[in-house]
Amino acid sequence: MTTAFPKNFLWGGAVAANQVEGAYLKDGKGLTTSDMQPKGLLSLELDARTPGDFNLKDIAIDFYHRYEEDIALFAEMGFSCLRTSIAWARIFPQGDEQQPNEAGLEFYDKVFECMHKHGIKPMITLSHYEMPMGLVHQGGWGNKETINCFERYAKTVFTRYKDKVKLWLTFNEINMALHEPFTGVGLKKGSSQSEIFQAIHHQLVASAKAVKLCHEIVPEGKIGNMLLGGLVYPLTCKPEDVHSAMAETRHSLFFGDVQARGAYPGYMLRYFKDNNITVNISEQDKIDLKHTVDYISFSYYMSGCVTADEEIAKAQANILNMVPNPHLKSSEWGWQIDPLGMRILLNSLWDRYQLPLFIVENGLGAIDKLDEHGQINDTYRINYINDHLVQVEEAIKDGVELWGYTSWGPIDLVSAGTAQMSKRYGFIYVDRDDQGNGTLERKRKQSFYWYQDIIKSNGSNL
Ligand code: BGP
Repeated sequence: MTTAFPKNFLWGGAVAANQVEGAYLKDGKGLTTSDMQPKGLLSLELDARTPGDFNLKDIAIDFYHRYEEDIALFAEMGFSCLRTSIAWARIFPQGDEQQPNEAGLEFYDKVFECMHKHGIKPMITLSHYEMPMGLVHQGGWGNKETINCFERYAKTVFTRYKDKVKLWLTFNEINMALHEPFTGVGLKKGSSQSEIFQAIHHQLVASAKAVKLCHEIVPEGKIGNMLLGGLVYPLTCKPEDVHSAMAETRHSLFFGDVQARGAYPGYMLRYFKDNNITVNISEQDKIDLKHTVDYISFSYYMSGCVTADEEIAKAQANILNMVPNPHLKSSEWGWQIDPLGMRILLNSLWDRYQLPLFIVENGLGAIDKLDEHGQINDTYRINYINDHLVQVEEAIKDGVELWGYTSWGPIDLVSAGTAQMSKRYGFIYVDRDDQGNGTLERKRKQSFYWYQDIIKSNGSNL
């Protein structure tokens, strides 16, 4: 049995505080953007939640009270790494306080200790699709003062957890802010391009400042960025389509370029100029941006095509500006399944940055049905992940330096996009439906045993 996966390769899963924890007002936590999105992150409105609205995330899968059981199950699968996030509003409920909320800090102390007990390394995202509403009401990331609040938060958690957490990430899918400004940077629907890019700029500065702080406070730690790795192909070989695909890739990767290279790339400055976008970038900001990340992490679920033909784009493009690829099949949610794309993306990110990579999200959202014995035979999920991991191994053979793989949602959780339970990713089933009915009982799916075997064999049983 041979494997190209390195001996110390980190295997595991990834979740996010707002999609698993629940306890949305417990122990002093403040409200966040996620709490205000009962229909998921596509409900791009400020204060989209009106009193009485049901939000599945209020309880989610109750990880807040069941983390011990869940982490024990992850350990049983053999995880060496678990990615989750800290809910900023548990630590600073409104976002702008001078002193942190001790009860919030204690909760994560217990979670990280539990991971250590099981030999699981925590990988922690500072901000995964949620910010305190207290800050949103002051302009979200559009307000430069938010950078100071984030710095205080980052300093607090680095100092508190420096002995327990060595792997950090700044903002989840930072490049989604272009498509979903409310979720990403706390801006109202209808904000101008200048407002959106100014807010993104503030977030990029905050990300760089967090990198600097992490290097000072956790010197043996590593901090990375996190990009949505939506891979795009030109719809045809027409040079115009190829150019559009390049432009779309740059639009999405300029975030990574700033975070990994420490300055805005020329093509972005031109884009601002050509589109009358004004972004205030101070001399001090330019200095701060020079604190670059140690590694690049990304999510990968699908690929898509880009066309220069405005008619086709108008009729068919999804939220990521991608039109369907006629050569690929789709998931039940229209996400186009492309395992080879994983190899292409890994290689292109490696070529571009020459920094270690980490796949921090990948997986299949599907509707799972219990059979007559109450079991879930999710061969479709096994096939999806197996096919992707085969390509991951190919990329490692190509010479890509890859630190690890954490599949998305190793336990069923609330979908970010739809805020429903029925789009499931887990190796572990959770008994809860979209209306909130169910016992919350956990149950191992067929994929649980499959993933356990893959981890145990360090990928040689793929
Ligand atoms: C990514 C997010 C995750 C997660 C995943 C699946 O964009 O970082 O939070 O939810 O996508 O998306 P969904 O839950 O919409 O299926």
